[in-house]
Amino acid sequence: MTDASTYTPPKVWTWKQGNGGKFANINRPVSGPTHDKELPVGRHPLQLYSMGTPNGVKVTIMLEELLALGHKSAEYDAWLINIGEGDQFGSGFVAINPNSKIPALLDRSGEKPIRVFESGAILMHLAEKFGALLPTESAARAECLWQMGSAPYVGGGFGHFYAYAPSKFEYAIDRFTMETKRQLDVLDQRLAKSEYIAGEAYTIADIAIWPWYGGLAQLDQYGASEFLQVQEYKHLQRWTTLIGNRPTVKRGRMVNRTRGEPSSQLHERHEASDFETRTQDKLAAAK
Ligand SMILES: N[C@@H](CCC(=O)N[C@@H](CS)C(=O)NCC(=O)O)C(=O)O
Repeated sequence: MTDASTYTPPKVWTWKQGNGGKFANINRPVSGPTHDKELPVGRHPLQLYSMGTPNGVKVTIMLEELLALGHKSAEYDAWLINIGEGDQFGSGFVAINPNSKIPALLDRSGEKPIRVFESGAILMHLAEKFGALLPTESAARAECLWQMGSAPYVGGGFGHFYAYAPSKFEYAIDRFTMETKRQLDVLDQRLAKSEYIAGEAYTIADIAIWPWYGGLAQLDQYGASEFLQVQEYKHLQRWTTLIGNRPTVKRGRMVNRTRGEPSSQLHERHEASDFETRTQDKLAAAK
């Protein structure tokens, strides 16, 4: 790879496989499946194909919230798509999400299955389907939706260049740190005035933002808490604790999780009781 200070883009970009970045061996500039693999289907109306990354966790938190609100038809089967092993390029997954990214949902509750991909679209689909966690009045709704495209900037931008890129590029890190710090400040100022992101009610805005900014604030996401001085954002810290303490959030974080304590990892979820009986520590002990 050419040094950042001497690189001149060629007239036409060409793909160099294995550029040294963390995801270099799986990412490609073309779409479509790389191999045939059907997706498993469970017995619930909602089939989730995902992994416990911040984008994936948004959806499992939402589903656990809906179940806790009493929406029994929000029962779901969560299947693990291991993006490090290229599962997102299997034919069955690509048929549900042609963009080959988790999370993807197949809603089989109607006459015809509906595929829903992009975490924000899935949150909207579920909120509208169950009439929950998304205000219907237009001003309140607008307050709730502004963040959909902003929060993941942390992962694809800041996190990528700070933690995953093969070299530390000052320009890229500066640019994305500036954006991330500004968003941290936007959230901090907002949360100085209201309990939750969109006002006094808990909504999908909290669910979409917490896995990214809560992760930076308290879970040392990308090992960047000191670099970003996250403790300075006092109101964001208050909100991060508030959301993180919800039992639904604790459960949602465990689903499709492949890192951390074995007792915190529920690779597949098919029943509420799986949280007690099918975490990785329990499965290992039963062998
Ligand atoms: N905008 C998408 C982003 C999804 C996304 O970037 N997913 C990542 C994991 S968090 C992924 O599947 N990466 C696999 C890959 O890039 O091949 C969303 O919100 O769902």
